[in-house]
Amino acid sequence: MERLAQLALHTTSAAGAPPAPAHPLDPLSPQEIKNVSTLVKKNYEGKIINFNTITLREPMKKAYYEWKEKNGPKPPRIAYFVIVADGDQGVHEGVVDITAQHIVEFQHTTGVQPILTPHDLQTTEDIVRNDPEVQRQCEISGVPPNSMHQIYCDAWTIGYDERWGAEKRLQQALMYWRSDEDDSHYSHPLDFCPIVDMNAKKVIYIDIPQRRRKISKHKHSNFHPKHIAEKFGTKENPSGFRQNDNFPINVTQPEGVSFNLDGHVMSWSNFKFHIGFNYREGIVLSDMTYNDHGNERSLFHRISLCEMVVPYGCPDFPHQRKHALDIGEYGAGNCTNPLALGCDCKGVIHYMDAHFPDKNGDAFTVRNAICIHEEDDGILFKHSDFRDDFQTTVTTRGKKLIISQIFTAANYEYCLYWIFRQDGTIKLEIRLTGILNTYICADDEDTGKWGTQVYPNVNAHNHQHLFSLRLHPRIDGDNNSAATSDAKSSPFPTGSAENKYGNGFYCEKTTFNKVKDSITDFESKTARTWDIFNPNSVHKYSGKPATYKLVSTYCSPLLAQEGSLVRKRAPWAANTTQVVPYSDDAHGYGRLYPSGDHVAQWSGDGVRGMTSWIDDGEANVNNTDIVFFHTFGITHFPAPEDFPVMPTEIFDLMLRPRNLHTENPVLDVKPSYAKTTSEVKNGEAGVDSCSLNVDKASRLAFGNNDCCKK
Ligand code: ABN
Ligand code: CU
Repeated sequence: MERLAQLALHTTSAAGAPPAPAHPLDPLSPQEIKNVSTLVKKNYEGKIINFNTITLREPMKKAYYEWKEKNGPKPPRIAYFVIVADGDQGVHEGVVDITAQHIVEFQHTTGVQPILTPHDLQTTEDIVRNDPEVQRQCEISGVPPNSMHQIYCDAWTIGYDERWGAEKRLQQALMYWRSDEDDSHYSHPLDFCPIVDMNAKKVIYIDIPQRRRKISKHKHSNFHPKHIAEKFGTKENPSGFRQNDNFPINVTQPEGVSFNLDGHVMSWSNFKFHIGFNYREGIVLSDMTYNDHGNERSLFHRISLCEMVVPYGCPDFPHQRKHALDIGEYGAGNCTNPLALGCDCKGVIHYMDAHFPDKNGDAFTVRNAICIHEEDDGILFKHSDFRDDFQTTVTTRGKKLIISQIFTAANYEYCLYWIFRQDGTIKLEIRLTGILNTYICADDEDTGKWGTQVYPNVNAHNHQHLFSLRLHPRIDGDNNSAATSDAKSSPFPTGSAENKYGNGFYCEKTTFNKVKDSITDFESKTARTWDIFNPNSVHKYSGKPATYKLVSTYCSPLLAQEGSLVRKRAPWAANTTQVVPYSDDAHGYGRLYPSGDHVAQWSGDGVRGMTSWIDDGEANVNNTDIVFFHTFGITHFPAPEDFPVMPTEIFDLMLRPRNLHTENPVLDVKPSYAKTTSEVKNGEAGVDSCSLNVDKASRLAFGNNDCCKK
């Protein structure tokens, strides 16, 4: 499809266009979604169409900053849509100019399959339950007669299976049995795997293992309160919940929040950025700036999680197909949860809703999809003078701003927290919870080294959770560079003239000139970090360029071998970083998705996404407009503690400013407590916002508070 640069010239809306949101990066409103589907329906009159995706096509970077910074025209509202038409292979996709009220381009793309929607997942369960051969296999597995309503499946895209390729729209149904409606079915996996053609709405094949295994007769293991009571309840304590840590911890913010929202534009501390959300990446943070004492400095054009993959490590057929690319195949937006006040996050919360099309093109809303709140962040900085027993002191507490969402990828929950600190640090914390993907294991079966029996007859296979973080930097301008930064000992031996005492060490910075230089891996021996910097913006003291340093240590390497299906489908996951030139060109769409635009049922052959962007590796990435991709995540060897639901496993990364600010950027944050040496001597008050007459919420755990009254 051709990019239409001239669209940036439109400013006024045609009759019938819904009101455009204030900001060009705002997600489509419900009215806009409905408006697009109406236009699309007219275009496809005579066909039975099912809406799969209607989303904002963000304005190109150039057009955006022409508007934002150069008084240029406001970019028109453009939507991208994907539909599946009954009887047609592949997808129909296109672009609608909402402002001008017409379809700009559309095409029938074959050989690809669309992202799965939550509706698709539910349909599959019905198809599987009603299939006579599945019913027969359930019987062979020992499922009681007439209990197909107790059969559940987690519908996964097939990944890719050579037997069918990408022509049919396929799902693999991972099968389970619930002995009653409130069971956790992951305790009762079945051993076979139906393949469902979603367009034909039928089971077309069933993968049946040679060794058959009867369903587990063990009672399911569950985690809902009623099951906790069954498991641990006693006469004295029928609930079964532990009694000794039940007192609430509440957060009080008596004067409300310190952030300010103008529509989707967040201002907090010195940060300013736009909060977007789409079906695929979920939260997208754009046009991020930091107010450096009146100077609004640009930091990043766009930050998002653009892809992920969960490769499983059991080599037996058909488990090689288990490698969900959850963002490209299902969508962190599509699978996002509505969040509950005081529960998913505590304190004073602002929520944003998310809007999607249903299969008929009507808009539906996930309420409270994005949570925005602040938390106390402990000590921001402190120093005390030992000379007067630490009475001369400054103690400044910090706050953090957290933008979060939680999405459910069938069995797993991914809790995503984008965290901002007042000193300019940006953190991404991921909490992984939910339920292990499980497979049946017979009484006499050894899981071998590929999995762990986490419960009787329940095998949880080894797997990884790997994400691709997409950073489009704009540090002090469009031309940026990137480098590895390695802690190195002096190369000269002890006793040499250059390193007489042997203690010398330094930071070795290796700037990427070409794309091929940027394909790097984590190196724990050198405490490797990565610098993203503007070589043209040099610090007046250090002489070093204005930098954001990526500090990321959860960098498990992809364990699947070269040539494996998952490595081909997630080429980006094989390394920790890739840097490519930004491109707004035709088909580029800003180089957003490193496993390609349509991920489901891609074989990994041919050049798409990251493979095409890397190309021959010769393109320049030094002092130009670059996009930085970072693979991070964990390797998960399941254990019984992860079952029946996982206590959150936390991993994170951070981006910190280096050589960007003249000095400590939070000196202007008011301390909680401060006294100079002369104030101590003269018995003067200094600054005090934490003593008990000010902070009524803090108090001693035991005894009275008299000792602390000042
Ligand atoms: N993890 C695979 C998956 C994700 C979302 C929905 C279904 C299946
Ligand atoms: Cu896991």
